[in-house]
Amino acid sequence: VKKTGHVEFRNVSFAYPGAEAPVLSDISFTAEPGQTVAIIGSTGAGKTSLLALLPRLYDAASGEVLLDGVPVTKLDRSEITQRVAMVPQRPYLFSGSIEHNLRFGRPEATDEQLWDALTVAQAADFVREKKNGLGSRIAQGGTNVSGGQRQRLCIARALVTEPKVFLFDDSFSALDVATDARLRRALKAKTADATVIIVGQRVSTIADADQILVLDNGRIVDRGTHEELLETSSTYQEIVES
Ligand code: DCP
Ligand code: MG
Repeated sequence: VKKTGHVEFRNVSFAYPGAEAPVLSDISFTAEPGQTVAIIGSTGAGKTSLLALLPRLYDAASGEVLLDGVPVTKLDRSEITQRVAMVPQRPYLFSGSIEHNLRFGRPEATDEQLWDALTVAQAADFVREKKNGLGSRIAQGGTNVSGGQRQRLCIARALVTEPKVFLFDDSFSALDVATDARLRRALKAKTADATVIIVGQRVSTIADADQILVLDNGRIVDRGTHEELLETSSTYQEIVES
């Protein structure tokens, strides 16, 4: 199997341990290398839960999640983490230098790779302006940087690992619209062959995706491009107008 980052969900259902009601029901879609797939839906729709199944934070109750054609349950954790990077909804920075935080998934990364990742993540200026640059100290939980800076550092951290698949869980929400657009343009140029799955609330963040999945109550109720969904999906229209 070529390890290109091909993602497929096949009739996936999922319930949290101990809960009865399923959080995800019969989810099927594919995301190909070079593509961006966006997931949109109201709070509690199951977006974060869906992403969590790929790096196996949880396993599907039924159906299959496949990475490059192989069920993730049959892969070693290291094979998954080498290919998949997730930027969580509440990105976490730990106590230590910026450099230390950026190298977390790839200790051997060069300084050049760190700066390259920071540049794409639109965080290079902010790090350069700090007196100690890459050596600047981050407080536990990243409490001494802004929410948007924290998001960008966590995006840079994911870029440093050069994954085949990026999972962004609402990773652009704390950025202003212009920074969001610049970041995603740079990301697209840098990761043209990667598979990108974006959970987003803002229409501008997801409108240029190759495919948008509209999630409602754990089900994909509609799918298509932004233009198609504007025509066909009342759920999507409601989200756009809200
Ligand atoms: N849930 C749960 N146990 C968890 C996490 C979530 O029981 N550890 C429930 C809460 C929701 C449902 O699962 O009813 C879906 O939660 P998600 O976090 O997947 O929902 P979203 O990511 O779509 O919501 P948001 O937009 O608020 O992030
Ligand atoms: Mg979520």
